[in-house]
Amino acid sequence: MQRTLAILKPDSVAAGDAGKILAHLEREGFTVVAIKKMRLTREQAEAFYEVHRERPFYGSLVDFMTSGPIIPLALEREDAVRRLREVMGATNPAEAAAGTLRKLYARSIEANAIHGSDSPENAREELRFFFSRAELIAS
Ligand code: 3AN
Repeated sequence: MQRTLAILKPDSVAAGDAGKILAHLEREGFTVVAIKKMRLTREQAEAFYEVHRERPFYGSLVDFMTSGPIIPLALEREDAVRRLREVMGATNPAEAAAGTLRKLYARSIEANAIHGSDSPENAREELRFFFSRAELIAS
């Protein structure tokens, strides 16, 4: 079993797609270990996306991620990191495969519905960013 972090982004939460995305993830075999709804401060969003600081879209991405509430999820299943990335689809919804979450729910390359950790190492770090040790104990 492996854990990964997903974030339902402000666009999908505002559109009322959170329940449908959660049901889709459960159908794909993911178990919800922890879940919360929150709004990121600018400082938190800047810290979370620190690796993208030099990219041209960084400021806009931070604006977007602080524009409304998000729903971080700690998800568990076999091969969770890789499988979540498959279920999400490509960053740009125009390039995402049919049936993927971004094809179904994303609005643009920036407002792309859902985040998923891109490696097991980043998953561990990102899970700790959003959830306390106690919150991650749930079976
Ligand atoms: P992914 O989320 O598929 O791992 P990353 O890590 O390259 O993609 O990008 C992180 C986030 O930055 C994306 N989820 C998206 O919201 C935003 N983003 C990526 N590329 C662009 C771009 N060219 N223009 C605007 N926003 C972008």
